[in-house]
Amino acid sequence: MPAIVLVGAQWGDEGKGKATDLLGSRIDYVVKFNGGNNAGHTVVIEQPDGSREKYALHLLPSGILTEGVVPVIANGVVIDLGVLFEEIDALNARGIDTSRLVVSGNAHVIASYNRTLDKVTERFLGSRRIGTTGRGIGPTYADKMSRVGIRVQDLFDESILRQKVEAALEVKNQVFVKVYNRRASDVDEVVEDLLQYVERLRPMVADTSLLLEKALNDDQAVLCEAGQATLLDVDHGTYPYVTSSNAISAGACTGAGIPPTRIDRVIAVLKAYTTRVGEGPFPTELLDDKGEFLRKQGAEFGVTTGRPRRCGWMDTVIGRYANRVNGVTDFVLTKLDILGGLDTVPVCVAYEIDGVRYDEMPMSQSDFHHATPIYEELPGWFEDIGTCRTYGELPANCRAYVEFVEQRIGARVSVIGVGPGREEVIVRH
Ligand code: 2SA
Ligand code: GDP
Ligand code: MG
Repeated sequence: MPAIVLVGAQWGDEGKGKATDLLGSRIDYVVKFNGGNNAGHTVVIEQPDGSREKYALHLLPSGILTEGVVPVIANGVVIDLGVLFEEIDALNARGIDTSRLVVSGNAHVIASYNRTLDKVTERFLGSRRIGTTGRGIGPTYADKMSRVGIRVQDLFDESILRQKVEAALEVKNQVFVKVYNRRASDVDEVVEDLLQYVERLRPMVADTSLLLEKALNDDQAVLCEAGQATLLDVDHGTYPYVTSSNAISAGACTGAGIPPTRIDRVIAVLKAYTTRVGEGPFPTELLDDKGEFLRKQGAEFGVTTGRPRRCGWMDTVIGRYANRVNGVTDFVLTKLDILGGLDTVPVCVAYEIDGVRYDEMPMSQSDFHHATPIYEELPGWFEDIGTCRTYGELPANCRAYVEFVEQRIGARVSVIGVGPGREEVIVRH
């Protein structure tokens, strides 16, 4: 049975949560393999009485909403334990069973000093800030790479935990006091803060790489769901304006301990236009009323921080890049409904940089910063496509848009989103 990886093709918020949820009934395990509670995934589920329930997930994999699915937080994730249990309690209060959740003993935990460091560093950087979510993600991954991180398994031995917190704070406290003019973090306070969760955490912890290997050997379907997206990947994104983990498909191998040879499918979620939160280059960004139109129609506000998302047209150079670095087998094109009502819909097909045409992402970050999009204008459509359930029902101009995007990104669009609800999709055969 397959191991599937699902990734974001742009700068995040493409609708990965909904796409994961859609696959839910055919999946046995849903694995979060990177990032932490910087992520915000929205799933909208229709109830038998016709009302809609909206869920915003941060640390828990979107598969938690499907009965029978085993949600897994794998080794590549950074966990804020307070947020984890808040999220579990909130779902339980709404009648969602979270008892199947499994957490890797090798995942790192976000300590209070990492959250502080994230916020003060951003403030200190001023105009050079990254625009992080302030959740302590970057500093926790930095600790992991510097080998002073705290892992879930460390929580089960208080003396080891204390030693590790002491080591982590040795340099940081100097920075807090001497650079940021703040008080030093207290080892006892940090240890106590982390230990309060230990008994609730204990029964959830397992060797998740082994668990997933057994699942695959038993013909179970495993879906690895990426947080953030291709252009926020620390290696392949718009560095330094990226998150601190590997959000591309390969991240599932290191972040979940699944070998590359076992990955069968890679699904990329591509929004019919582009959004970005935080700082960094964004060639097709619209700073005019068209951008406002997309933000308003698409309700483009951060699920975690509430920040307004920057909006712009579809960029097929990025789509093609995402296809290449992720090895995409299927694209899901979301939010096509949002583009209705425009006379023409521009699509970026290449960039102009210092008088030179670029059909691929430029290698140099400085070049990308002043790339001007070259657009092709496609005719728009005015029909409401929210009720379409087959490809043939879409207006001809809408289908022409999909086929133009397919041709430019070099891959087939298998699923089209025409609304936020679970059933508001067109599956192409
Ligand atoms: P961080 O906090 O260190 O990961 O921030 C680094 C960059 O990564 C971006 N980032 C995101 N971009 C889009 N969506 C994200 N999740 C939330 C959502 C965002 C929110 O679903 O709406 O609520 O603001 C997400 N998480 C991280 C971030 O903006 C920085 O550019
Ligand atoms: P994620 O981080 O990739 O999971 O995406 P987010 O949940 O942050 O943002 C995507 C938003 O678009 C959510 O509010 C979804 O409910 C919504 N959404 C997903 N697919 C569609 C679609 O096809 N049409 C519309 N109108 N909304 C969608
Ligand atoms: Mg999101």
